[in-house]
Amino acid sequence: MQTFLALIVFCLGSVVCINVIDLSSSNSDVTWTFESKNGSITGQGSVPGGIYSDLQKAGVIGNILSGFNDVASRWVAYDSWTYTGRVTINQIPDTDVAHLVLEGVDTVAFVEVNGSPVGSTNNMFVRYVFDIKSQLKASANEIKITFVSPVEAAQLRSEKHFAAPECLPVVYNGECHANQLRKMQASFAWDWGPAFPSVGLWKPAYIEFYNSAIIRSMTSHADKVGAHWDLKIIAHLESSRKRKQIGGRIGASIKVNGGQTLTVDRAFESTTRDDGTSEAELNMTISENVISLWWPNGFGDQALYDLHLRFTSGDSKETYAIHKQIGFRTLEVVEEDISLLPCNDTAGPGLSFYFKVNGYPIFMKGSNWIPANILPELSSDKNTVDELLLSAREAHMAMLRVWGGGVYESDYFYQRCDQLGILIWQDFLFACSMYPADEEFLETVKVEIEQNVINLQHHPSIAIWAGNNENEAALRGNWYFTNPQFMKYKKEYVKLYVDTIKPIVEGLDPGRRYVASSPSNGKESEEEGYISEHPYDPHYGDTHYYNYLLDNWNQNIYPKTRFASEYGFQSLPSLVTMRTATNNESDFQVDSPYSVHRQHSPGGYGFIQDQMNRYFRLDKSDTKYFEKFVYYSQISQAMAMKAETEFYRQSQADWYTMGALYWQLNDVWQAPSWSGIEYGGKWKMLHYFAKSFFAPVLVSPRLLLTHDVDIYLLNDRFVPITGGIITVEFFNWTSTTPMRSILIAANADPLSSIKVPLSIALWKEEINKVFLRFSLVADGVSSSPYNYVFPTPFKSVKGLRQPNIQINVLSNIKATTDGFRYTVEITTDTVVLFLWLETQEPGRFEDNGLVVTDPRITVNYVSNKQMSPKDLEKSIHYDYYMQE
Ligand code: BMA
Repeated sequence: MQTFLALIVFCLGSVVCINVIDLSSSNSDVTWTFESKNGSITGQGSVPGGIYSDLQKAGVIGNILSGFNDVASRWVAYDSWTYTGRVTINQIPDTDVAHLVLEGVDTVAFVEVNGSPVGSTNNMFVRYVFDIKSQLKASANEIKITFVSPVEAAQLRSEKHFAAPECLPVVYNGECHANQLRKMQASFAWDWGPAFPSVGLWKPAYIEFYNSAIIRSMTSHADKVGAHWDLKIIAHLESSRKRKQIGGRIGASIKVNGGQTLTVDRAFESTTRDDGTSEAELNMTISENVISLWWPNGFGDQALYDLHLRFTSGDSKETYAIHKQIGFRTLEVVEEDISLLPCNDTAGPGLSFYFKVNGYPIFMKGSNWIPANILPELSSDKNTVDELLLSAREAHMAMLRVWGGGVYESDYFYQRCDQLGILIWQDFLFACSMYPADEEFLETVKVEIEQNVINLQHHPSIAIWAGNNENEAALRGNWYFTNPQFMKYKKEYVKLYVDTIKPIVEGLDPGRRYVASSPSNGKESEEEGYISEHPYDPHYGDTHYYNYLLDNWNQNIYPKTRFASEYGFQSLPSLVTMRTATNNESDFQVDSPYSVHRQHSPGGYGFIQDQMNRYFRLDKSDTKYFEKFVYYSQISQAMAMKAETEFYRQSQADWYTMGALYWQLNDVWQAPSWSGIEYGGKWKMLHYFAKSFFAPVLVSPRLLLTHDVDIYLLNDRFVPITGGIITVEFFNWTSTTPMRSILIAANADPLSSIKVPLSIALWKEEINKVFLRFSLVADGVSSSPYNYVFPTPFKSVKGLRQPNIQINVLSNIKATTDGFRYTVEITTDTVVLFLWLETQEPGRFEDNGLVVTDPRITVNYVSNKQMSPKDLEKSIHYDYYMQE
């Protein structure tokens, strides 16, 4: 009876379906085992899965993110591993095609079915389809995948096709030559992550049986023409390699507003390519009246429409159907002569670089996304993805950059981005390296780009494609000592990103901008032959900016840019998160072997320390030195990112800066990094700050070196700010009652940043005695966070005193969709700096790291646990900044 259990009939809608045998380990009819090369280690394998997670489950290695386990378990990556799947099929379906489909093979592997080789793999981003018709038996079947050690495979390839760098910096504790493999580049270590050179089937695997052809995927192109949308749908069909012709009927239906379903259906016939693929196109004209636009987060709703696509084969009469959700929006990357922009006399020469969505220029606020887990098989975990994307949305982010050292994220990830209005800047997966351009490499890259563009293209969230992370800048800047061979590397660069990748992307997705690198000068880089003289030229394209030598809280250090796609500063994760990696008390020191081991950024703790020393005094003999170091590092980072982000938002006014994506949203382990969210999901102070510095309406001051304060009004809405009054209040450090205030009338156009034509002058004598608070009242502006200028470092302010803080949890608990919302009331008799609330109860404070300048404030706490207000109150403890 195994047959019926193992065979799943894969159905979509009420149509005839194809037969599929799911090979995942959750299917009780399939068993997977793994084995080391010499057979000494065996265990139960997982599909989707990977060797590190399987060895953990088998108890062979400990928690990989604990202590020094990254290096302690490195032997795993030096071995070769075989995964064997066993499945009994009593009766093989009588179809022309029997394909073994491996959605993700990590990475270099040989595939055998019942002892016969059926193929090999070398790219974890490619879906492999093997014809196994002649190997399958109507009885027990064995699928064997032998993975070569990725470290060895990379080394071997590099001996033939070396591409710089020689290796990663030693402090990464990593492995060399990741650039030789089409594998997640960060799995050989990064400056924020450990090396886990994984192997395994990290995505689903199955066998499919059919006679004619299936729709493997679809692309869709919605163009706005007058008062309607031209929707072009392309079905990407796949059949056996033997089939020369595919024919039948192809049809699509889409449900639009008002419950109406629009359909199109036609006969078609086409010749296949050598690999058995072909396309069928359908066109629909849809009135704009039945469509709502898709908008990025903060600018409108995210209307999505169900699109069903169906193919019925002319000969076998089999029907295959797929379903996707699409959105209707226009999006262009505008790179035009900046001098042509109205009223512009401050933005210098050059080109703009901004995203115009549905006809509106939108300043992109957001961050950079790294994989949600260092093990690729776990990176698509829905809860983790949800938590991170919802956090991004809550902080008013409208764009995330899926960075080139990670993976093409899961379908779920992009679906959620569509639903949440998070636009995606999608890098192709090449980062911080030169890359080989030999034939084998380019051939597999072609397949990878084609498959992934086809897979992702229909998502309204995808905004732009970028060929790589920082490789243009690296070559021009001689980061990897490539100057002696500059021309060779340039030729290979152009071969890969321009001659190979660009035409595939533009052919499949003509509507979207492809830039060869991030950062780049966009069109200007193209004119300069793709390796421009100054890839960081502020007059063009996007820039990445890091400078750990200067004071990162000082807005005057930051260079103008058209679009800041990366900038960041490190901090340490909280002790709560660190304790999930070690319980050894002696590890909790900045210079402990453990802390040194986890800091991969050369110069890392030194830079953190330098920045905190500029503002705080922290004595090494302090009994709470480490705890304070962690807390101050988070303040330092949050304040640095606030300063830099607001600088970019302000610069919309004079430089046409149109984006601020800080580095980095999330983390893969409990270690110092640039992230705003710790591994495990806990928000650092930075993420709380992002909620304010990305607020749609914000009064944003800039303290100049002269001690004058310029004031900007930021308005990320489609309506102007009218009747606006900015209040500037002067506080001394001893009281929550302002000493005096100034009222300034200020209005702002929609989607703008304006500089208020009045600066505040601070006297030299008062700068250590006062600070300024900014707020806004304007017609129709329901909320705008307070903002502050602290004119002198906290260590030297005069009058800051110990506050009397009372915490009360009020009795008005509200049940919400995400659990229970508690109101935490905080009262104080004086100014409190960076009040950090903690509780061991599950949940999250909606605000934290608070600068308290009112005698009473309230903060919500959201938890899925119902508890008495008193219990929550008792569990809350806090920290704040006090001078030593
Ligand atoms: C940028 C990124 C990453 C890196 C980060 C912090 O260069 O592209 O490669 O992790 O800086 O150093």
